[in-house]
Amino acid sequence: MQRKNKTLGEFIIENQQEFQYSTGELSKLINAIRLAAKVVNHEVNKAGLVDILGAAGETNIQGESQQKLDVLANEKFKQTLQNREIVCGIASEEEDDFITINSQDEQHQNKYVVLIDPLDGSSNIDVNVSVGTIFSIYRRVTPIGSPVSLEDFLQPGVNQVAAGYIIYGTSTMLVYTTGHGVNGFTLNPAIGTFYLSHPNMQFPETGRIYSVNEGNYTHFPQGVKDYIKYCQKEEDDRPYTSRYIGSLVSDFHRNMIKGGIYIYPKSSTAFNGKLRLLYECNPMAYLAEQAGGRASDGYRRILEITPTELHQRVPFFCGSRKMVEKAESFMAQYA
Ligand code: AHM
Ligand code: MG
Repeated sequence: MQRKNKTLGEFIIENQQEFQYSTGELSKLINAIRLAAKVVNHEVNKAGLVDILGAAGETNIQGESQQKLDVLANEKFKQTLQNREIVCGIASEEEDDFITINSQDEQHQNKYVVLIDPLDGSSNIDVNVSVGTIFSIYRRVTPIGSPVSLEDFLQPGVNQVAAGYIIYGTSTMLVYTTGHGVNGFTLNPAIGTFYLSHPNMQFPETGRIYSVNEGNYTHFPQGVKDYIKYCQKEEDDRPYTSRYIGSLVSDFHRNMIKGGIYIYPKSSTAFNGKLRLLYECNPMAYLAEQAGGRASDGYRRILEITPTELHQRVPFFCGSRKMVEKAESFMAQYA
């Protein structure tokens, strides 16, 4: 069991040998994300001051032009990741195409690609509700020495070497996995240090919370409608509690701690749902499985889906193992 009060920096050094390639590069990469997280956290915390400091598109009193926070978060993460000799390419929910990063000697020696949703749930910012950053890391599949290519990004989620999120909530937390369980670190904003606060996070096997945008109920597939009715039925430990923040990171984080299921299904208006396989579902699915939970599209394991495009969407069922299995059993009746 990990000692609770160690810093993220200490934790990264101590656990470096757990990583199969163990060259220290992945540790440097997590360190870069840690740094960008602090910068973005600082910006997110100032969001309520927008009327004083200037709104997006305006120039503030210091003469700096203001950016929308999701654009700014994208820039901060890109800058931080580019400045290391580790990442050969970045794909972001904010960008149409992937970005190639050349190593200083232009020899394409960098081994990792990072996929990122820099500020997920950003529609919540104006109303002071939690948002998050989601990241996913793979080793490139094309040979070192050649430029990064699309196939380096279109890998199934099982190939991830690390994934995580930052939640800008009542506290700011960084939660991540390198395939050896899930650990959560809370930022002490006074000194800018993340401390291990949630070692070895685990989804309860089952729970009593379901998180789905029920406003879309009429457009949902029959299997999802039936599962929602099951959640609401007075029987055994039901009805369950409905909790939906509309911010994937926050809904996931709560469900991992308390036990629950998150569903963003396909619907008659959004045929593949809304969430992106590469930037949202794969990293969350990897975290869920590492924490003893489960993630599927209602039928298939998310991590085994071979992506065909960068911004591919996929239905998402994720959370406590038994709850996801139950939802899948309802889906199977109409397969
Ligand atoms: P975004 O990437 O545009 O922020 O959208 C993703 C967000 C998730 O965080 C959240 O779970 C979902 O969209 C909410 O969507 P909806 O408002 O349709 O329920
Ligand atoms: Mg998003």
